[in-house]
Amino acid sequence: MVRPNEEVEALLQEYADLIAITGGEAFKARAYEKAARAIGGHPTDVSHLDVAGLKEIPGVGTSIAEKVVEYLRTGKVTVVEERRARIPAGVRQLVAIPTLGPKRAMTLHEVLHISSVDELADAIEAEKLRDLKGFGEKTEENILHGIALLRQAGERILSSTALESAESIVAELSRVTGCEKCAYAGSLRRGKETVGDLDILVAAGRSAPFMDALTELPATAEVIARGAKKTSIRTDQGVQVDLRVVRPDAWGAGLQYFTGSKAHNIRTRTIAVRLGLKLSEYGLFETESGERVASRSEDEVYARLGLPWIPPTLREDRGEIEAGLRGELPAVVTDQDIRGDLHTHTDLTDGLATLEEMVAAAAGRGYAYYAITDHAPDLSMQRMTDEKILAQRESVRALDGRHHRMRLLHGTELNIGPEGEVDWPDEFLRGFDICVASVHSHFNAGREAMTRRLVRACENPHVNVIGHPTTRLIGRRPGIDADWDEVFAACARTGTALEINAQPDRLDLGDEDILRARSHGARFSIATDAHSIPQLACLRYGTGTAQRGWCTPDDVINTWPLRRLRRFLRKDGTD
Ligand code: DGT
Ligand code: CA
Ligand code: CA
Ligand code: ZN
Repeated sequence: MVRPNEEVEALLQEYADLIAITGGEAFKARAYEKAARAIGGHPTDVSHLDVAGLKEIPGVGTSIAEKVVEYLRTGKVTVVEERRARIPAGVRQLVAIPTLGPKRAMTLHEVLHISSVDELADAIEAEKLRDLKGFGEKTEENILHGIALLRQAGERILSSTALESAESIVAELSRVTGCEKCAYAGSLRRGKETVGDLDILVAAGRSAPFMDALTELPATAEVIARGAKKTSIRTDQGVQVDLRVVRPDAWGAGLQYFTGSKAHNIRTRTIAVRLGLKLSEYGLFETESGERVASRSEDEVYARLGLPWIPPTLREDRGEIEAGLRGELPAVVTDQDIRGDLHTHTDLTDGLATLEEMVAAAAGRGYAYYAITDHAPDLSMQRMTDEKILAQRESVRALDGRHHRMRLLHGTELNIGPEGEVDWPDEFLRGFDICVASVHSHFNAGREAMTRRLVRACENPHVNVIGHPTTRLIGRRPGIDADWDEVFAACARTGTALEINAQPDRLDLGDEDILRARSHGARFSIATDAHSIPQLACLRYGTGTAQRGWCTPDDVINTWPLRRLRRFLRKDGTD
């Protein structure tokens, strides 16, 4: 993704929040929010644009464009600084609490003089919010839950954010003279959805030049510890980075050790001991003689332990050691196996790019097929109508096969209603090539009702994929409550796939649910839910998550040739 665009997006979003907190006009806050999203999703670097160029981005007018230019030139925007100065930092922190919102944050500050998350937690404890207008017991509960989520997420960052930092640090260190190899390890290499810190490994004869280089990076805000073997810094984004330098002949052992997980490493070390060996970050040694028997590559280390090379995404001690010893490791799905994206939007609803632009970008990714799945009418703010979706179908048919022979599927993202019903009658649904169906409302229906809803959606002969099944937003919103074993079984029985939504703040289903769903025999669709061209590239987070759920290409419907996929989509049991 384009870095300056994301910075501008964050700035405009902050300004929108500040306007809302200070009780500014709601339409103005919304305008900034909309522009923030548009710039975040703009496919090319906005830092090369002038006011006129910026104004061509939908939702960006003269005044917003001028602020963006001011930011790109000077690193700040006067009016944003002014608003920041008027609002205590603690109140801005309050806005970050899921479910609270700027209006209520300001009320809390004005009426109860609350200006930090801790003070808010204390006030709830003391039942001070009960009698406040617009608050109540239920609100208190929601806020407490939001605080818990925020605290949990506080120490960990999304892997997408971490990956950007890691890739740029790896690129910088690779340029230092004497660098033989450089890579990131730790939870990021294992593809976890959030990471605590970054672990970077370098193979080189001398370590000092790399330790220097890390502490001198422009993004380095603080040096936590500096040593010959390990240096730790914090970036200006608040991310801790641990750098270790190993000798080139110990690269494999170092990479294996620092990739972890701890639980996986305990297992590999135990196997080593049983073989009369000792495993450390320096290599695999014979205990008696101290002679080194393997260390150059991970392959070599695993082989000496009687194991095949194990993909990092599987290294969690969730059965990969046993499977490896038996020679039954799954051949997990990779980005290269994916033949098409099955959940994407255009500007007909809330996407940012036109149908033609999205299709051209998808073809550029080398897909064999591609589905357009704009929102259906029950999500009323999207204003979908029968006429609009049928007109889109015409355009889709006209574009079909025109870009590198890529085939197009015309679909929709339906809304699963309170009783499991969806937007259109059977007759109308029959006209779509693929239907994704998602929960977008009534998140607190209760376990039984929610289970019934999802199972009914699966039983609909036209629903092919359950979109972002749990609806969780990582660090912001918990997933819905349902008897997932029953839902997964229904998916398997009815030939309905479960989505692995690849948006980095969703990753929904997550790894553990995927493992459970797989045990029921359910299939999956790894899809980006892209609302813009850059988001098509989020696919990698979906495949990483699928790997962590032990998915092979056979489990994932969008790795299949179109003919097999179409059979699955017919839902008549002839798969
Ligand atoms: P994180 O940062 O919390 O997302 O998780 P990791 O897995 O990246 O953990 P981290 O950064 O503490 O350590 C990176 C890897 O280094 C870890 O996965 C395994 C290895 N490691 C670190 N400390 C130990 C240890 O005390 N024992 C063993 N066996 N391995 C360790
Ligand atoms: Ca780490
Ligand atoms: Ca670490
Ligand atoms: Zn969607």
